[in-house]
Amino acid sequence: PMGTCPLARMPLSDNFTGLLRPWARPEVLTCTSWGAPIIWDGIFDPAVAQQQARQKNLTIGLTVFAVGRYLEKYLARFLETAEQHFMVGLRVVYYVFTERPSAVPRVALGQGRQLRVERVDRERRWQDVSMERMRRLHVALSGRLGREANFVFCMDVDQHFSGAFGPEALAESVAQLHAWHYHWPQRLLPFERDARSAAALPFDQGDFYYHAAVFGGSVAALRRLTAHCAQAIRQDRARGVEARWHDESHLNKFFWLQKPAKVLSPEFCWSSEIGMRAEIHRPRLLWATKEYALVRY
Ligand code: 2GW
Ligand code: MN
Repeated sequence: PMGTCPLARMPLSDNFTGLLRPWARPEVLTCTSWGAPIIWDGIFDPAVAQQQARQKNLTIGLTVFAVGRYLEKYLARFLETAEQHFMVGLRVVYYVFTERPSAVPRVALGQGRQLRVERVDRERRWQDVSMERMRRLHVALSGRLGREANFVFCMDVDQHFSGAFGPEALAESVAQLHAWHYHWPQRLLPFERDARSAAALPFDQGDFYYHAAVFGGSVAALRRLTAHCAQAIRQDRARGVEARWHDESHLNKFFWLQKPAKVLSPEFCWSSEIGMRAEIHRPRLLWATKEYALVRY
């Protein structure tokens, strides 16, 4: 198994996992067809990951948007649980994007951890709130965030951390397997297939369906990702089309064109609504239950 996963054998200091132990999880897929490791609990040593990351003295950015009712509803718990579980022991800079900076909750931050607030406009349609993130992230990655962070994770706010989310998740580019879809056959995955959209994948193509609630990578890689998605969204808008799952469709197109260097198992972003599954050992993030009637406008 190791022999078939070349990106897992990159110089050890570059993959933040040390030697992987795929044999610890024989029941799941631990390597993609292009040789990227799929990180499941038990195949890496968290202590080795921590040591490698600390040696490099990394700063990790964590971006999150909290616009409209999502601010009161989700942001405090997201940040409080990130303090307990996200990259503990490393330097972390949170970037909160909101239209109401003064309403951002004051969360007590650990040593070496900072929070910055960036003002954004509130879009009229919720689809645009979600899609505008790509353009806004691209701007931020070209500014202060890009200068102060080495690696960045971009996350949805409607979730909370429930387990250690550490440097084993770091790589040049990182995609998250979608908890609903990771065991589905390719022809059933909800990729955009309408060729009028820039997000379209050719019929019968597609690797995995990735969840836009978590993606990450180096600043340079994320600048390419956000530039691609923002441009594709602009093009669709000009043509009067909108991809099926908005920014997530464009993210999936990007990762199909430029394969991620690391893939996170659904343990990293799980939905309690799915219930227990034998292969989900320790969820690191849990989605909030959807209350669309309350928050969609
Ligand atoms: C979005 C949809 C409907 C109503 C409100 C909002 C909304 C989103 C909002 O009022 N305020 C806000 O800050 N957001 C931000 O956009 C927030 O960070 C949220 O987590 C993110 C994505 O919206 P969300 O979480 O409601 O969408 P999901 O959970 O259905 O997410 C997937 O699909 C989305 C596209 O439809 C995105 O790709 C998202 O990344 C995916 O996880
Ligand atoms: Mn969400």
